[in-house]
Amino acid sequence: MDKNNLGLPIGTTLDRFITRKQDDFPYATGELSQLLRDIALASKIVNREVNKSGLLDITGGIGGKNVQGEEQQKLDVIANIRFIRALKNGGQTCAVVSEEDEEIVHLNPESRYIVAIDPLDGSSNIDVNVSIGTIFSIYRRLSPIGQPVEHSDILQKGKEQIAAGYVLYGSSTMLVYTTGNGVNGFTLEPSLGEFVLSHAGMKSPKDGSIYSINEGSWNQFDQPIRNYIEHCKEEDYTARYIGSLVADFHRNLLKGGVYLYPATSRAVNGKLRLIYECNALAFIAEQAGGKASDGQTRILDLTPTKFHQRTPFIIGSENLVNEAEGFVKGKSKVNSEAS
Ligand code: P6P
Repeated sequence: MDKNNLGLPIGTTLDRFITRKQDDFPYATGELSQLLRDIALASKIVNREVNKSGLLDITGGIGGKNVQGEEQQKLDVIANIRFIRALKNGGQTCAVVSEEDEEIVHLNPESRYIVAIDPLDGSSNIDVNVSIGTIFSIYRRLSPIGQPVEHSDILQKGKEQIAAGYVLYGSSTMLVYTTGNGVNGFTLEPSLGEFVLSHAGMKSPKDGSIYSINEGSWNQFDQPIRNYIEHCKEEDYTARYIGSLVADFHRNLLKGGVYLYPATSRAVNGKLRLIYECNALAFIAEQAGGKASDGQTRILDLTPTKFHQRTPFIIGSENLVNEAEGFVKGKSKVNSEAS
């Protein structure tokens, strides 16, 4: 029986795992444990609705647009409601910043934790039954307890996260998270309605041969990115791009690979959001031995200035990210140019 870094066997329930991790931190008050349980609960509810989306009238757009100007899918809105309701009812969250809400959602001012969340990323894939995901980050508030949170509580660097995770609604539903001591993955056992430990101590391969980028945007890429894509082809890497960040990230985490969403002529700061997408996955990637940058700077060192700001994003196996950064920084050339 496999053991993870806590000596807990594969098959341990998420609830017991969280409790055991708390036991390892004598000063833990149980608030973070409860917060993680709140997120897991909401994930199970969203999973149920994602799995029925083809049967109920909840697929497709609602005609509204989120703060990104993207058409809101019904499940986007439902997922956002479910997570915020679970966090509100759990009482351990003072505020939420969500892709689906322009402003801070204030909850329990007596709580010390802030949640940044993309409730349902990749939602354009909902109607075509492609895997989608939830991405979340947890921070401690900086301002005193008992009052509404301030912008500075939200605009913390990613390296200040105390936990981060994602839920992948795929062929099976997985919750993968870190609290800064490694990465562990839990698979939902539908007959039990429980997440159980299935991937203990997840490690990102240092190398790989998968690259994930939307090559349809070739004409929008700058030359260094084009050079890197040509390099991947010369190295006979495999192109895999699902168009759902969580699914692409999860595959690359397991098999080794690199995902890129660079700045383009249309998205001059990239498309992905720093606070509730890139920081969370960067924390997980680094905890698993991988790497994440904007091509120049470590993602977790970036200082956010706006809740919904975007950033160029390169994430995955350490050596592949280093290789891609070499091209972005102009230090590497494709063989044809180098010769
Ligand atoms: P494009 C989904 O909208 C998303 O935010 C990520 O999940 C995905 O990787 C990316 O955008 C896809 O964007 O421009 O390639 O369609």
